[in-house]
Amino acid sequence: MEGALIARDRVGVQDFVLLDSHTSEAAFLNNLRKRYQENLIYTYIGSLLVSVNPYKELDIYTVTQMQLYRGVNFFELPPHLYAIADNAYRVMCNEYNNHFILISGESGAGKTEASKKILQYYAVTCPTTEQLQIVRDRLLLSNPVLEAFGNAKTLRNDNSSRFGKYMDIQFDFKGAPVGGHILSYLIEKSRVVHQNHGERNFHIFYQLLEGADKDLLCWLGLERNPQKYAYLIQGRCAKVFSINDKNDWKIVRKAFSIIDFTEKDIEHLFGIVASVLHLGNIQFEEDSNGHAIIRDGTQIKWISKLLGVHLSILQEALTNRKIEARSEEVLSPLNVDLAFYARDAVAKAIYGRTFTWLVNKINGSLANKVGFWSSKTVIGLLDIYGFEVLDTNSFEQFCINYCNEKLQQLLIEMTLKAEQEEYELEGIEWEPIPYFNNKIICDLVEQKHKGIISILDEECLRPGEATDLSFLEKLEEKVGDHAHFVTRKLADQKTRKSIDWVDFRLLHYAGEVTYSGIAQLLNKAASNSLLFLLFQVLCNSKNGILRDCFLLSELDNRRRPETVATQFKNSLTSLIEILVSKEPSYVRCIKPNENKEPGKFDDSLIRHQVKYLGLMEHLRVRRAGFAYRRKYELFLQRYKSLCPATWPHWHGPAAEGVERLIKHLGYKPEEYKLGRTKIFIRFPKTLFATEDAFEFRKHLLSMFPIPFISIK
Ligand code: AD9
Ligand code: MG
Repeated sequence: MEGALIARDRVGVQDFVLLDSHTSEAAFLNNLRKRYQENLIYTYIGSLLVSVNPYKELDIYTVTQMQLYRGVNFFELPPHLYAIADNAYRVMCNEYNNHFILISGESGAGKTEASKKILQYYAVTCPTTEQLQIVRDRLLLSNPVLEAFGNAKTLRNDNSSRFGKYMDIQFDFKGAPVGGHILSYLIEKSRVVHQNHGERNFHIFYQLLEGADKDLLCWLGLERNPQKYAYLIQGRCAKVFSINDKNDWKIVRKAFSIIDFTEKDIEHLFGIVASVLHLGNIQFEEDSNGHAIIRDGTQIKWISKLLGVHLSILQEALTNRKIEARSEEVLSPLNVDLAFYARDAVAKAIYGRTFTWLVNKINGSLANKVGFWSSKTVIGLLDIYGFEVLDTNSFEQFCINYCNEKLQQLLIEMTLKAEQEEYELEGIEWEPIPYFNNKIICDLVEQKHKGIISILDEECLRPGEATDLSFLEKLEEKVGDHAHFVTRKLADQKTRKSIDWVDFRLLHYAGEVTYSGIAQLLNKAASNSLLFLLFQVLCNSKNGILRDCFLLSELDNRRRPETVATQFKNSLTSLIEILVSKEPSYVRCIKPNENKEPGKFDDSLIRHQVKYLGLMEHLRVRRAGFAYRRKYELFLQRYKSLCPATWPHWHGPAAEGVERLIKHLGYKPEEYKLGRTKIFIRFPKTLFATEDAFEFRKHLLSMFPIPFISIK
């Protein structure tokens, strides 16, 4: 007993619900720290898993560990991602319902690693057949491909996801993975043409230069040295200690062949990647009329060859725009600034659309080929870019942080709010627990007519006229009084930090962020006319991928397209719809320090995350609440064989049947409560004992089909 106490003192408790002291933040942090120092990076709050990034390899992800967690009741083993994964899987198999695992936390907290580990767990532990091996391999290998094209080194994370990803793993009725489907969200295209100091472009550029053989580089017209490419040198860190581009290149190449890319696809894909690098090296200078001309024809020759476009037409499109004059279309030469702008805009468009093509291609190869009817249920894994605050935050950070607000809102709705409302509805005595509901911030961003995105859309209807300043003035007029919105006028009073006139600041649930340059970036209507000729060139390209990505019909369409912000808002709304129809599991990832250092537990950084992730509120609700609840009918249906009064049939109301059943099983009054339509069970162990008895009885019945054996 004493030994156990000492051990517990050293390693803390594995479920915060078991903390002796009152639910204070200090006790919470203390427990997290103790465990982290013992390399115990996982801790539960009930069924929610808290994970602290170890920043070092731990030997807890072996196949032996996976086998250990397979089919074992949730709380019987130390907390682990595998327990979360296994629990979702088992409930899915038993109840034939769909699940999702939401992995959240800020940039660098460990979301992507967690999602990969869960996928590996399913790949190793789920039943499979020879035919299904290929699905398994493709599911696993879709990751390195998407990471190569969608991840990059940032200051916060050497492998930061610059796109959002939701992946459904589809299972058949035997619980074997038979297919998958990926939805991707807004890739950070601006990175293609600009990187902050200490950051890189997307991994694939460096992998290609470092890993490709001489012949391929020669065919693409590339040199091995990344310093030669304007789009790769701005961050001044092409080489990163923790990244092995050469090795990663080999994995990506192998993945391509497993995912069913043809040699033509690969040729076209790398033709595009190389063309983006060549585009970045195009320089413009002014002719005597002040018009842009291309300084050196080498790069466009390569682009013309690789993309299969006509050289002189490409040259014309890079230095002119099409305008309508007296109902006639004429070419108008660009000045140097506009030519650079158009060059970068087209590089971003090509890369962004190629990424979408890549996701579609992978989806084609993951599609369930075993037959539509054999796919029964899914487990969705959500790994989205984490909340981030940079020195300069623009449209992309605005979207990333808005997305994190939405997910936080979902979590609140599905846990804190739903849980407490349910107790009230079911007539269970309950002392309400206060929590911060970030709906107010989501509304500020997304409300129709009054939200920031609506105001931004209005500004985009005024091509050429809208500026950051006019956008800000409108914001002040419409949302100036909002408690989570700060402009310069208010900045000093509210936060004592001043901001520039064209900036605005949002007080997000996870911290303050100042945004700038958003309206200008979105002045899309103006840039559309700028890019018309270039898009026309790409529509007629001989490169099959580009032809799929740029459609002539798009150019004919004079209808004003939705703005990127509205598209993003709509895609998030559909994501939330997908999620709420499924049973949730949550993993909350915490970043222990800003230096990516193993073993370093930065108290104030972690305290901040514990606070904004709402972990304390979660714990309070959990401690006071019930771990498990089920409708009387369902509970009775499953366990009726454990009581002679309810087996084989119970003819009265289900609630009374459940009462008889739990009396027979010896439930103590403090272990449960009976609501209007459901039974609530306080501790998981109570339910597990019942479940074990059920399994045992099922086993017995299969061997001796006798009327009843009482098991308590
Ligand atoms: V971002 O929002 O995409 O910028 P993530 O996805 O939260 O971020 P990621 O999973 O990429 O972070 O983790 C960052 C780094 O931490 C990884 O590259 C690993 O070096 C390290 N990490 C994270 N989790 C683990 C782990 N369970 N074991 C060992 C880990 N290292
Ligand atoms: Mg990530």
